[in-house]
Amino acid sequence: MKVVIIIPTYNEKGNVERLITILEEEIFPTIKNHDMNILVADDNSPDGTADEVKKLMNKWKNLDINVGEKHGLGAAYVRAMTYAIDKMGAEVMFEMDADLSHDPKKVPIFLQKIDEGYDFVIGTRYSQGGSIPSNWGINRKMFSIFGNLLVRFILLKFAIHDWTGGFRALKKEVFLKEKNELTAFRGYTFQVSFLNKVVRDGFKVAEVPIHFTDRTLGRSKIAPKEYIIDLLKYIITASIKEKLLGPFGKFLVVGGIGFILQAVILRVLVEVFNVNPSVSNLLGAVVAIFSNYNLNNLWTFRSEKFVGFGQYLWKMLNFYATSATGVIFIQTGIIFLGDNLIGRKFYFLYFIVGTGVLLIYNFTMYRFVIWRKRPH
Ligand SMILES: Nc1nc2c(ncn2[C@@H]2O[C@H](COP(=O)(O)OP(=O)(O)OP(=O)(O)O)[C@@H](O)[C@H]2O)c(=O)[nH]1
Ligand SMILES: [Mg+2]
Repeated sequence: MKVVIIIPTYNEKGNVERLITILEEEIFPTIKNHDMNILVADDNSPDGTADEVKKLMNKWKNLDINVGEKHGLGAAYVRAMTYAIDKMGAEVMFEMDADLSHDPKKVPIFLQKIDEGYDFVIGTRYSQGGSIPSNWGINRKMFSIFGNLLVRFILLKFAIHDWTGGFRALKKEVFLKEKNELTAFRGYTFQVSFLNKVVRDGFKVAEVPIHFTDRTLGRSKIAPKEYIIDLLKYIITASIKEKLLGPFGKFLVVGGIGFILQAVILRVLVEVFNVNPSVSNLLGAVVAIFSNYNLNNLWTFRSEKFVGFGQYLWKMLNFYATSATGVIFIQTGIIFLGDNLIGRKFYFLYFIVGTGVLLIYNFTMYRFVIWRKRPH
């Protein structure tokens, strides 16, 4: 396959020459089954990085450069990847820093993963023996470690360990699919948003452990404050959008309908017929669960919808059992405790608190047990 290693540069004279030489002389000769090329994506570096690369282009015919305005890492990569595909015929592309932080010896391992059928391969510093420089200051270490943990916890995606790293290999199809959504992101936010879209669209992702080496030449381009704000903004909005538009949002709407049904039945039974609130709550729940089951099956989890009538009935039984467990032990339990420990006066408040806890339990059970994803 035609492979293009893209190296973004901003004032990386010296570094980029060393990296190109190592790739050309030590790494490419060991790779027999792919056509290896390099593209430098320079943003008019004032230090003359582009001139240095142009000199090297006389020596190496598989080396090219794409120069443009400085609009951040995302814009540079999108511009260069577009060029690599359109002008160089790239089928596989690499993202690789110019400052020798990424070990060129790992290139063949990334390619092996692509050959195995993965669409997107990322170098990981945070699992399977990958590492960050031990001489990094405590701030830099914390920034990187917590940044990655924050991404995993806010996006609720735990399978991938290193979201911010910039050593990656990808098939051109992945880039073409995500291209239009990427240009605006700078620095680490570009890496995180790209990967998040790749995961969302179901591409096959592999991780390769890497050791990240500190740069010895040139200056860092990271602007910690700016990047943290950018990154937080992205992960929080992406997470809210994904969660609210996805199954969880639908589950909330369905649950809201069930809640109204149950609340109305509860109030009517308690206020009009003077029935005990715990019993009223149970009766309301029977009706609410029936409505929830059908709406969830037809809408929330429609990709896992039950087709046969037998399966529909069996899963409904499961659903009632699961929901009843929640209603009895969690929701009614909380009402019961409130009623006996604090007093009947606030029964409706206990109902609301009980319902909140019940929601979390229910979604977990529905998603991971009843409408568990099946291979299609
Ligand atoms: N073309 C282009 N390249 C950039 C831009 N920002 C960063 N880069 C390049 O992206 C790579 C990673 O940037 P670095 O500054 O090394 O960031 P880092 O690796 O997190 O930090 P240090 O290694 O500590 O400096 C380097 O090759 C940079 O030259 C940009 O706006 N445009
Ligand atoms: Mg670097």
